[in-house]
Amino acid sequence: MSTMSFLGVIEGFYGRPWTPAQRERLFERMAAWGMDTYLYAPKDDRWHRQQWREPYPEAEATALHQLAADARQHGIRFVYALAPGLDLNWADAEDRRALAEKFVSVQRLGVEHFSLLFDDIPYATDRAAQAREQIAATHHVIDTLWPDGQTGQLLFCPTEYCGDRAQPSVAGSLYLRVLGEGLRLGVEILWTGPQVVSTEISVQSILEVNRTLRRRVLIWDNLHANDYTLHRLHLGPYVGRPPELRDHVAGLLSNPNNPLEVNTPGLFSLADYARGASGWTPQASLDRALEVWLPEFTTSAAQPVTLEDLRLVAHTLYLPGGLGPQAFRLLDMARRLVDPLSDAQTREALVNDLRAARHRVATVLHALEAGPNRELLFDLHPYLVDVMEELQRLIVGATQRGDDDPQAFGYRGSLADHLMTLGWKEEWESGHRRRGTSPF
Ligand code: LOG
Repeated sequence: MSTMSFLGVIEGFYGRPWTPAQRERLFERMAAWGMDTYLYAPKDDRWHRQQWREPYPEAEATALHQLAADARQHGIRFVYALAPGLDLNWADAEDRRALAEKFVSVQRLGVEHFSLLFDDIPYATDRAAQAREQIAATHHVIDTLWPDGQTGQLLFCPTEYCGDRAQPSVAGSLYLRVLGEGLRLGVEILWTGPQVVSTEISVQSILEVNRTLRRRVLIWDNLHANDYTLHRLHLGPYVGRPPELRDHVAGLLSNPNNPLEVNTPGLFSLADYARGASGWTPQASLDRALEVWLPEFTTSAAQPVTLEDLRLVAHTLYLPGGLGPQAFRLLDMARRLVDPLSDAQTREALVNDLRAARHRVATVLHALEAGPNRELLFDLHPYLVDVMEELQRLIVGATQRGDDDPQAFGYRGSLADHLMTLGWKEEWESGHRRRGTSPF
């Protein structure tokens, strides 16, 4: 058994926040999967960040009160985060009062646990001074919320919240050292790993930051986040974190994909990892997650979705680190298809395989269209259409026939579409080839 005190979800992305109904569904699933913490931190809740000084208007306050109660009912620890760092002026007594009052106003709504976030704000030149101000703000909030001694959790997100953002390095950062020395030990410090989106988090990297911060960090995991990219969704398993990591962190919180319904594979797999099931491997964990997910796709349709269909979709929209094994194979086939050296027979076989793959993806989409889970359909629809369209473009290009107008698949709409076709490596190498120079 691991000794982690936190396992759960951060609603911490940029973009449209989840609705109360979505959060309720999330709490049900979290409870079923043994997760215990939900950190409320949607960047684009105006009263969380941009207008942090203002109290919630009545309707929003009621919704927040209801949300905290829902979480409690499901046995989930509800943590409310405020992100005042964009313009908090600690030297200003008005701002100090506004900060305390805002937290107290949320406490009155029945919230018991809190968080202060200082991520994604400008770096002050005096790194130690910035740390000291944030420490003072945090202790002020704690003493205001709990004048008779801290009874709830306080989570803190530093401005240098990952290895890449530490100046000049984790071990050498004055800012982190001052935080480690100054922040009371009961305060949990969030950390995203070596990068903002860490494809791997090694034990050694965590031991280093734990030493500096003088406590076990609480992981804010952006592995499945997709708010920084348009064409990607992350349906892969929890990977790149060795099992031993669990013994060196205070907990693991995932800041997942914006579309709520697609988060079953990632979150289930995280819970699975945390439980420490023996023989845990990412692929086995993904399969278990997909089995749990499959009923959402099952309809009375003549052609039911199989685990293999779903696995292909998950491998296609996998993780920031790359594609899943099956999608990787598809990509290889597509490369061979457009290779002028491939002969007609090879090309025909490849077209058939790509057609079969496209058919699998279409099966998943059509099952959703016919089924009751509209949210899941709406969340997945653009991504499945994207993959199907690109496969179709290749198939039509290779055969110059079929039911579809080949022209339709040559369209490139936005500047982003055009920019995406410019592979840096390929363009660079072919430019050198044209000039007869060496790229190396
Ligand atoms: C933000 C987060 C965002 C994520 C992924 C942290 C601590 N903060 O670069 O709100 O969802 O990256 O884009 C972030 O991760 N900053």
